Amino acid sequence: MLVTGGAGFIGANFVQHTVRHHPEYEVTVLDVLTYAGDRAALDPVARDITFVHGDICDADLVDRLVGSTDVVVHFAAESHVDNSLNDPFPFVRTNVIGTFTLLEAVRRHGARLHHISTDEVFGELPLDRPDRFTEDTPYHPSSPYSATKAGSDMLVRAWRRSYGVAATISNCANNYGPYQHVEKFLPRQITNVMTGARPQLYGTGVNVREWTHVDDHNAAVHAILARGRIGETYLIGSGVECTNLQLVRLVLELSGQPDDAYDLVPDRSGHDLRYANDTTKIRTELGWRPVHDDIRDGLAATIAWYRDNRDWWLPHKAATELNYRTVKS
Ligand code: NAD
Ligand code: TDX
Repeated sequence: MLVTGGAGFIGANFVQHTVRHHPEYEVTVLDVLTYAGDRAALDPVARDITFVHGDICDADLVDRLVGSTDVVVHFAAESHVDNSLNDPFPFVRTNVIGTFTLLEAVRRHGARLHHISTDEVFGELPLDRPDRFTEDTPYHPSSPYSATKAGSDMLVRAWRRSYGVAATISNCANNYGPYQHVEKFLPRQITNVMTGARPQLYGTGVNVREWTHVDDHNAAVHAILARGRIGETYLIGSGVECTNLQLVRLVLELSGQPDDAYDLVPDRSGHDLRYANDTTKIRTELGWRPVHDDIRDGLAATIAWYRDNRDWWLPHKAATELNYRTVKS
């Protein structure tokens, strides 16, 4: 199995999960180690995998690796919406050209591809209705990030139809758990509190996300690899919806801080109001369901992980906050 982006948040958790629970796979990770990739996230399984430091846009390297692979699981991406608003080009390059490069190698060598995508490709849902995205919802991306992820999904679908590549796609809701970069919402607020700063809430905090534990996401990906129908798309999500304000208050409460110890800051441009996935298809077809459906327990465990793994995130904290200050000012 070739795992692209395996030194990032979800990819590293996926590789650890695969080594522990799926010994049938021999795992090679391909990762270029951007600011978001960290080999230390693979330390617990370093002896069990092969790590290749390289770029998914490097056609020769990708061709060589895919040529000796049965299954490709494609996590590599530029993944942060705020960065995409500031500088979209790396998103077009990695998410679109990188996925194209991988698809061409998969087409040549006949490997099976699972493409990891996001619910953000569908755009936003209203706050005042209980609608959810389904596998048939039309794409309507808002940010450069989600537009490039939508583009990559479209390439996968076209390569399936036109060239018959053996591909599946999953679109998951927001993930949380260990090894998430401190730029993202929950780790940013958790580590702000741990470093004596206040959580930073965009706008008024009314935006809603569906929070899915990374282990549930990765178990769903394995269910798709084992039993998913080639050519199909599966939505993944926990059903746990929270406003950003609710989550910041929960982080503060679980950290022993007053629940109003946060700052409201200028809103993200084009900020999607709500995401929520209808997961009937993956539940009924593949028998997958989330195990981590209590956000309070999941968040408490995640806060404990960041408390116990300060050495992993602290080196990235100051630069991340400096970046936020530079971009927002
Ligand atoms: P991340 O930013 O933490 O990790 C991305 C990884 O990809 C990093 O290790 C980085 O070094 C690597 N990478 C980037 N460009 C590369 C390139 N050109 N060549 C090789 N490697 C490269 O991202 P994440 O949060 O783990 O997301 C992984 C995937 O899951 C992405 O495709 C993302 O769109 C998708 N996704 C994320 C979430 C979420 O909540 N984080 C939700 C749904 C879907
Ligand atoms: O400091 C912050 N304050 C804040 O209010 C940050 C960083 C974010 N937010 C808000 C914006 C969103 O409404 O919190 C919410 C979550 O923000 P992000 O962590 O940036 O996630 P989001 O934009 O929802 O996208 C995430 O989920 C889908 C991932 O980053 C994507 O890679 C994934 O595809």
